[in-house]
Amino acid sequence: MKNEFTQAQLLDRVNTVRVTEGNPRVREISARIIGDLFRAIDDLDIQPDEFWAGVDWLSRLGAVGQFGLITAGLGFDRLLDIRLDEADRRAGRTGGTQRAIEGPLYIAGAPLGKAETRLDEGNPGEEGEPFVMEGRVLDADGQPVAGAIVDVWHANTLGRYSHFDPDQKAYALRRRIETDADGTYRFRSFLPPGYAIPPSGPVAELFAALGRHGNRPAHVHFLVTAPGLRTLTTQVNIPGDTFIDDDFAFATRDGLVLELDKNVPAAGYASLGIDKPFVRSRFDFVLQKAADDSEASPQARMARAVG
Ligand code: MBD
Ligand code: FE
Repeated sequence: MKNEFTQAQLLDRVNTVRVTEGNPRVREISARIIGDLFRAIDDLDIQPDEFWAGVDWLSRLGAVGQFGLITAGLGFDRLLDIRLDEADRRAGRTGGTQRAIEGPLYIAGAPLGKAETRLDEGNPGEEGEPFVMEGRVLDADGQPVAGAIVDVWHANTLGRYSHFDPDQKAYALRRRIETDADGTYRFRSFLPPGYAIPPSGPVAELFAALGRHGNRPAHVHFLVTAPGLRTLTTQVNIPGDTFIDDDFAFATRDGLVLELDKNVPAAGYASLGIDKPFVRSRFDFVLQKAADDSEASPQARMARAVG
């Protein structure tokens, strides 16, 4: 009877069998997740057809590159931020601009401008409302940070992101801005609309089955980095969006909703091609001091995690 197992015996075998040490942390995490899934199958009496339909769904999710979408939609991205916020609070690390999720649509290597740039350059046909965002990068003492890099990206007027959308040019609506000696940055773009998940595909299927919508309110993403300072991944929301408190990715932060100045006179903004009253928002990014080199890493989430 040595190869006849109960469920519990099988789980124990799966989680303990090995011919080398392997990686203890991977073994620990794997054992926990496999155990939780074995229990879910038993508790919920998950049938073979249900299990294999789930495997097919996961295969298709990976094949169409939607894993990053589902982690956001099921709350994991926000969960990791909540946990970092809690750890900071426990460590007494308060202050600085709130973090927000990176999302799955960042691309490294956007064109770099000094002090100011246009995100919308080379995007003919873009007819959104002209918008300038400007401010400074500051350290925790309120001192301006020269040479910080403000990496910014947002969706086009159809709610799509370049690189993932074959109809846009490389790095459309993606730019990096190096702050001036006084820590300032500014950029011109247009007010982006919200985002909606692709209407067909595994994420849309699951959301339909869950009775959920897949909309994000209008937002702009940032990755702000400077030597010695803690890398800030954040996002700001455009006020007034229907979904601002109902983001499918649960990522709105109350402290990160922009205030918009409407009908700002064009004077002083000619270098950004502004010649009539426009919408402006002032926003400073405040970065904490990095506790170690890892916290000051300029890399985005995946590059950091897997090199
Ligand atoms: C987005 O634009 C986004 O920011 C996230 C988190 C998920 C899907 C699309
Ligand atoms: Fe986004």
